[in-house]
Amino acid sequence: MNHKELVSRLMASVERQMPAKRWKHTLGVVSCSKSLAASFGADAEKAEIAAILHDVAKFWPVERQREAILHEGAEVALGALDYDKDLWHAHAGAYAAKREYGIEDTEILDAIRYHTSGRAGMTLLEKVVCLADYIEPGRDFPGVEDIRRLAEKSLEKALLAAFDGTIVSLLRKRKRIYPLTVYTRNDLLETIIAREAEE
Ligand code: DGI
Ligand code: FE
Ligand code: FE
Repeated sequence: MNHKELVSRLMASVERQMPAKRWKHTLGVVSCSKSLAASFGADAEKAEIAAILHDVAKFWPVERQREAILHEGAEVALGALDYDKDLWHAHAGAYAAKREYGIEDTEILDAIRYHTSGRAGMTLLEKVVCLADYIEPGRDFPGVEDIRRLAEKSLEKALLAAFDGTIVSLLRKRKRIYPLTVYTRNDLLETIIAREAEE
């Protein structure tokens, strides 16, 4: 199957698994991922596949999400089951990509798996999809314009602003923070500081 055929097959299947609004968000993440991939030199075809699938499990019943995670081995999901259910769809989505759509490319699977929390040492593709999820055209949260502006120059600076915002909003809502989210934020900050020291 060539890339175009895979894209239309995945799109048809993913659209059926979510409400119209979430599908519109997904299409926004697809176009934004392709354009970030072009700007920053990531693989545009891999970015497109990961973006189409990134929220595929978002509207699965939570029990189905949990089963997918357990099936992979809970350690693969890095303790996500002990945290907020909002985090599960990223791990369940990577499971679906592999088991239900036969995607074997680890880079694509990881871009899906880490699209919500990120992780320390994110790959270029992971950064592209994660950032696109924050700034796709349909997103409208306080600070999104600043992140869009930063994204014109630096994936890391844009993502740091995005994760800072997520962490602040979780603190305000008195929610627990998934440790990977904190590792991601610290790692982005270190990368930026190290780069500034070189300049
Ligand atoms: O699936 P989307 O809505 O497109 O975006 P997403 O995959 O980034 O998910 C965002 C949700 O995940 C949002 O409700 C906040 C939540 N979230 C992200 N990081 C953490 C988190 N929730 C907790 N409890 N802890 C986190 O570290
Ligand atoms: Fe998501
Ligand atoms: Fe999303």
